[in-house]
Amino acid sequence: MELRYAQQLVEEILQGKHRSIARAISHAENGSPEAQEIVSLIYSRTGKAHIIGITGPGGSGKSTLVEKLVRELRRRGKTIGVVAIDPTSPFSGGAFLGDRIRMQDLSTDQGVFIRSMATRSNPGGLAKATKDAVCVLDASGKDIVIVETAGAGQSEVDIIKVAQTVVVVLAPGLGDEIQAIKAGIMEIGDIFVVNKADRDNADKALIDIQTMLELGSETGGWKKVITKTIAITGEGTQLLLEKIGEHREYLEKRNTGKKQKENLESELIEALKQKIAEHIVAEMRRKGELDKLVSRILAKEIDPFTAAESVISELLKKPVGSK
Ligand SMILES: Nc1nc2c(ncn2[C@@H]2O[C@H](COP(=O)(O)OP(=O)(O)OP(=O)(O)O)[C@@H](O)[C@H]2O)c(=O)[nH]1
Ligand SMILES: [Mg+2]
Repeated sequence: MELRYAQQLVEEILQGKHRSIARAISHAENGSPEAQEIVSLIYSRTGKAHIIGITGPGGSGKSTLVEKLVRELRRRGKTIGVVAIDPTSPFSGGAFLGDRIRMQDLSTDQGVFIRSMATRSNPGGLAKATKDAVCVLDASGKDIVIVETAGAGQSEVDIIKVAQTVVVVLAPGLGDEIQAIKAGIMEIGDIFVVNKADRDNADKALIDIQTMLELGSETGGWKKVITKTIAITGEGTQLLLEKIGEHREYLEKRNTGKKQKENLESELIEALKQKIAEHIVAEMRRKGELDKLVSRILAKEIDPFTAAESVISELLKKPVGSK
């Protein structure tokens, strides 16, 4: 029964039906078992879309830029899927509402699918949910899938790893910005954008970022590029799209090899972690061991990490601490 529901949904996704895409993404968002079935069924049909990640500090102009990119790509006859990760901070909630209004007219365009996903946690985590949503959009036949996420923490880095091309959007005058890119986004960024180039200190920001990128020694491969945009007018979007295209060509030339393999490796590791944990927890619950162990942790007899180690050792039938 369940499987038939998933099969039906998948059929419609492959036909590009937006309602079914939306439904599948809801399953991904909730981390429901259906999500896994759907991904398994569509996986062989994925891999055609160019997946672009747009990240950077809150308020740097990502959504405004995404909207302009979408419009330009539509003019070029491309179909696009957008997944925007809702900002965690309630302060940015207003900005997101703005996104919806800005993009409203695009919602009647069959060539564009826009969806926001909440940061509330689900069993598999938001990075997994995003990955699944991207899979659905890719399989549905969209030429380009854009993932927008704010911030520069580890969770954003995990989310954005789904992208083949990562665009980091910065804006001049944000003091924390350089700190933010140091915190991990810098390594994964392929293209850096100084948005709000209409502001006075845009050139200074450009030079600062350039200096930083030169410091981060590049060992062959893709040379990170910086470009300026004014997202509110759309200025610089054409050039940015060219850079994005060049990055895609670069990936194709090198056989998409290394990065994709790395991404797939971490995906497999994540899947293993989740499955192993699920399996062990179910076993422990069944035997009533989970409760016992939690009580011991509560009584400070053992810490959670050592407890986990002892469970694994028991499982592997090896004494604690042996390699
Ligand atoms: N002056 C100027 N303002 C801009 C530009 N691009 C965006 N803005 C403004 O900056 C504000 C934030 O823009 P958003 O596109 O919502 O920024 P964001 O990065 O998506 O924000 P979050 O999703 O909350 O992280 C809005 O008021 C935009 O109108 C630009 O090029 N120049
Ligand atoms: Mg935004």
